[in-house]
Order: sequence, then C-alpha cells, then structure tokens
Amino acid sequence: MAAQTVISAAAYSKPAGLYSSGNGGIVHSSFLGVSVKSTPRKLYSLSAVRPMKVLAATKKAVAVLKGNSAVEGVVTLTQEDDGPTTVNVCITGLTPGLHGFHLHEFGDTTNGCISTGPHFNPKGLTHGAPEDEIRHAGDLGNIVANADGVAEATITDNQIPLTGPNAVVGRAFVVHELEDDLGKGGHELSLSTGNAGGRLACGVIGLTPT
Ligand SMILES: [Cu+2]
Ligand SMILES: [Zn+2]
Repeated sequence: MAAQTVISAAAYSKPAGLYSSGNGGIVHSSFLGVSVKSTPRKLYSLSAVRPMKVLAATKKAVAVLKGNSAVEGVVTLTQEDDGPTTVNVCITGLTPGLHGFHLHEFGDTTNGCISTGPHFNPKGLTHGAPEDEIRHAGDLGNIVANADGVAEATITDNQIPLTGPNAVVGRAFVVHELEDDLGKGGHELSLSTGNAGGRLACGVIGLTPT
C-alpha cells in the first residue's frame, strides 16, 4: 500500500511540475496517477505532427575550396526532401579548359587535399561519368574554366544526398589539374581517378543555414 502511494505520486509529480501548479496537493489516488499520464501523451503526439511539416524543408551545405595555388572557390549544395542534390560551383584561378571535379571520401585535409582520400564510392564501383550507371557516387565529371580561369557550373545529381547513410556532409570536393577522362581514357588511372592529375584545391562540406 505504501509502495503504491509512492509510485502514483511519482507518476503524477513530473507532469504536474510541467503543466499545472493547481493540482499539486492530490497525490494519493492511483486513478489520478493514470489520468495525469495521459497529459504528456497528448503533448507528445502534438509534437510528432511537426516533423511532417518539416519534411518539405530544404537542406543546404557549403564547401570552401582552397589549396596550395591561386585556385579557390565556393561550392553550395541544396536538396529538397529526398530529391536530387543541386551543386552550385564557382571556382577561380584555374587554367582555361576542363578540370576534373569530384566528391572525395573524407573531409580530412590534415595533409592538404591528398588526405581527402579517393572518390566517394559507397557502392564499390569503378570510375565513370556522372551519367554512367557504373561510376563512383563522387564522380561529377568536369567543370570548364573560361579564359579568365573562372569555372561556374550547376550540377544536379542523385548520388550525393545531404542526409541518410550515403550523406556527403563531412566529405570533400576536389578540383583537379587536368581533365577527367570519365573512365574512358585507357590510362591505368582511368578507372580509379579518370587520370585527372593533381589536386588543385579542396574543401570540406559542412551544413549551412537554409
Ligand atoms: Cu578527384
Ligand atoms: Zn571516380
């Protein structure tokens, strides 16, 4: 009997402290203990409705690219719900022409762009073009620098989500010295890196306000 009283009082005291100051004296009935429990349940189900509205939200991320040269840039990523990710690229200081542009596995720049590792490849496939079925998730092809060395591009891709098991937040973009041969160059590196040469600049992807 004494134990029951303690239990119902304990069950009652938490919600009473949160939602009401007027019923604080009634603690000895087990019926009251049960009826008060329904109060936090109602509030919980109300708060569970909110994420359904939030599902329509936009996720955004950004990477600031830097390296050991004059090459630098900003890359933004935007994703609506579970749709494709839109990547906006603006990189300056490049030689005019094509440059391989990839999403690499690690957001680690302790040894410069080298420590960002290989192309992000959660499916364990070989290197390819963005439109190929057999490709690394991180294979975003080439960007093109104009005569002023500026490359601007908007890329839409389905394999680089901002959330979920293959999320790319915490990984890194790399822009390369040379053109990516998209796996078709016949070079010994074609099927791993597209033979795109050195890493001019890189930047870790982080979340940014929407
Ligand atoms: Cu790369
Ligand atoms: Zn690749």
